[in-house]
Amino acid sequence: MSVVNEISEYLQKGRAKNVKALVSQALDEGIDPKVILNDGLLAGMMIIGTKFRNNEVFVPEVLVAARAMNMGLSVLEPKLIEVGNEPVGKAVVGTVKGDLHDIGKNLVVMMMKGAGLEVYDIGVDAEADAFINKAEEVGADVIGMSALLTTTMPNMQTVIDELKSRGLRDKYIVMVGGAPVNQNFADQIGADYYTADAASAAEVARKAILEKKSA
Ligand code: B1M
Repeated sequence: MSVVNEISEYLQKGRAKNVKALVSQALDEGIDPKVILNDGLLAGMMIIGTKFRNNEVFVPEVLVAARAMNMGLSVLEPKLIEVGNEPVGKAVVGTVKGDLHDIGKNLVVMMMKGAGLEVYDIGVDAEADAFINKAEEVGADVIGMSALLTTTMPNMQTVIDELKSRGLRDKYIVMVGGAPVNQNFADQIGADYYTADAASAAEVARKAILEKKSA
């Protein structure tokens, strides 16, 4: 079995230490970090996601798999960021209130750092105030929100409404994403951009900041 397949297998079993070691081994073998991410870590997580949906595995198994995923990502992070560009601006990124899913958000943070943004990660279960106060404090260009639950998607709207009520809506580029989010929803709540994956989020953020600064 290839090391990349082993990463996927061990991730599904929630064996975080093995995943961490195998990701290091794969990097030492010169395997492209994106292949390790997509064909190893994310492939394993997708299988777990399908099994979760089909009631073949339950929250504890998913939780250990997610820990293994985050452990693998921590080894991969410096390599994903290495390709970096010139600094362009700042982003505040978090998972919205009520939502504890952080893997996609962590990927967005990494990819944005790799695209040359200074990123402030406000974590999970983040209130509207946490997004806005941090953005004001650091002078951010972008507010990026992630949601994985249909029940927490409306909390993205809360952040936008709060920005409007404080007269700050136009000050920020508001970006949204996460598995249940789509372009229609983004339009409906008045976000500036929706992207389907972390790499596109980073690309779009960089482009939008540069456009705003040159306008
Ligand atoms: Co949860 N969970 N979970 N879970 N979980 C889902 C989301 C679910 C779809 C599973 C299912 O099939 N039933 C389902 C949601 C159903 C729905 O709302 N329609 C679900 C549920 C129901 C729940 C609980 C309610 C279960 C329970 O307790 N009974 C509970 C809720 C807890 C809470 O948040 N309050 C729960 C708990 C958990 C765990 C804690 C066990 C764990 C999370 C651990 C962690 O994150 N540290 C977990 C996990 C891991 C999942 C699945 C299996 C995987 C999610 C993931 O990390 N995917 C998920 C099933 C699935 O998605 N197939 C599921 C990998 C990640 C890279 O993808 O986050 O989508 P994703 O990010 C993508 C894009 O969406 C995008 O970029 C990434 C790719 O590059 N993206 C952005 C994300 N954010 C972005 C922001 C952007 C742009 C792009 O701009 C700012």
